[in-house]
Amino acid sequence: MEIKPFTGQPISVLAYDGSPVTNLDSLGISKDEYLSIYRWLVLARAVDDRGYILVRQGRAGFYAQIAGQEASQIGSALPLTKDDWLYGDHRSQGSMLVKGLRAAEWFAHVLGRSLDPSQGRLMPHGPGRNDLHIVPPSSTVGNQITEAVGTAMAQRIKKRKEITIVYFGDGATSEGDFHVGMNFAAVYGSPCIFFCQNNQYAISVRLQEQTHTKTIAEKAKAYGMDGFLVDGNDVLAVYAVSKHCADKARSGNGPSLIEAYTYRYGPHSSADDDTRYRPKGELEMWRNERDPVVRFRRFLEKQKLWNDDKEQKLLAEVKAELAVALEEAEKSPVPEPMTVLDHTYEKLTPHLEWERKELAAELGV
Ligand SMILES: Cc1ncc(C[n+]2csc(CCOP(=O)(O)OP(=O)(O)O)c2C)c(N)n1
Repeated sequence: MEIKPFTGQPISVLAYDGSPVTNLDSLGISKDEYLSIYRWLVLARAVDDRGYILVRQGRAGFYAQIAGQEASQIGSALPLTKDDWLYGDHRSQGSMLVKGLRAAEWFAHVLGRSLDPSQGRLMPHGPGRNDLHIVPPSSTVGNQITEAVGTAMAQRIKKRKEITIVYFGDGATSEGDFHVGMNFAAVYGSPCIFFCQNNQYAISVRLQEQTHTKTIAEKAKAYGMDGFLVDGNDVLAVYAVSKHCADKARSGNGPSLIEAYTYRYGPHSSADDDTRYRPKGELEMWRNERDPVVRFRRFLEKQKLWNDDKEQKLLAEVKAELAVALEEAEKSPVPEPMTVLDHTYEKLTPHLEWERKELAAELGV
């Protein structure tokens, strides 16, 4: 499969009914790997459903779902190695799971428990894991882009093989960080993948109100970088394009921008009412005709790799696995309030020392 930048139409491997539109052999994916990809898609959706329910039950305060965007997240994270760097945004939990974040840790993060690798200190949807090089996202839209480029530049200077991937939404392309990051990465040949999940909305702002370019991928031209437009609901296409860009970065051939054209099913977050800004029928069209999980299942069925029995077995397995993960998260205690300032800096600043004393006096410890 030839992967070309700046195509007019999104690059795809599967039609909406799951039939391949390109030669599968060139992807180099084994049958077992296809099954594993499907498991990731199902798991990511189930984790998200469970996480959102925690808010509806009043057990957690905030959730931003990835539903509809699973193929973008799974396909882009699969080519990464354990040592590659992942900078996510508030909607990257699917990619973080593939990178190695455990579902129990994710739930603990949502619930603010001490099993959360960031121990409840960060804004919801901002977990990180040091050993896996998952950097906690900042709440400020776009910040992670310049941070990621800095990491990628450092890896190049140190002559290391690790690459960096940074996730952001279409809305983040209007931030200065995007333009600064793209320019620096290109000029310094940094091993970085800019992965834009274009879900067509930044809260209620539609893409057409966000940019006057036809695609986001074409913005890469202005920085002298390759820009790839891919069908973000086609996990094999996202995988193939991401692998291409990862190999390119790893072999010293610089950064790329990927625009994954997709759609979010849920509201922006649990604090949003999306019925106020979506045109009638749009959500239903994406859900019924382009769903990334159903599309890949149809592919597996056509390849004679899947059937209803296997589907039921997998759903039951995932449900049981997540019940155990949630129990583990809920058993983990809430963090001690006095630890709130730990890890802010290597050594507390005088101002934070003072705040810590105030807190101790307040808590009577
Ligand atoms: C600098 C800044 N402006 C505004 C916000 C509020 N805000 C949080 S998420 C968001 C929309 C982001 O949209 P997009 O980048 O497309 O990502 P999506 O939520 O669609 O995944 C906004 C405006 C913020 N956190 N930071």
